[in-house]
Amino acid sequence: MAEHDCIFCKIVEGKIPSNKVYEDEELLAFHDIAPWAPVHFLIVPKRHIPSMAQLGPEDAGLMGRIMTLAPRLALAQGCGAYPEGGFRVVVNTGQEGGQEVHHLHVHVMGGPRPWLKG
Ligand code: DGP
Repeated sequence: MAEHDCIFCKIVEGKIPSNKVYEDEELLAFHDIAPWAPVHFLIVPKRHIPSMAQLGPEDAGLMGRIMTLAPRLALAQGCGAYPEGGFRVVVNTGQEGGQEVHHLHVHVMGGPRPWLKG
């Protein structure tokens, strides 16, 4: 169910345009509007889940699909191959975790340094 006023639900529904990387029946991946890295896209479940904090054991398959999709999409988007290349996966969760959009999303970031800090 789409959540009223959720920007990522609107992207999933096509009401806000996005630069899509991947789509299937339960997931959507699209480029981040404010990239922190040469390659920066987000993978989101189409179903509105506010954050990782709301995940339950029934979501293990969904999260497994996201995590196994990430390396395939990262390579396709131009991240280098492991081990010299690679990418970073970040899931900001809650206010103290730096989450700004409250629809679960997995950041996938990569490309040549020096973007990588910390
Ligand atoms: P976070 O801090 O983890 O909640 O990051 C939210 C990310 O979402 C941030 O990197 C910018 C991105 N973002 C916000 N609004 C939009 C949008 O309308 N379109 C796209 N493509 N990305 C967005």
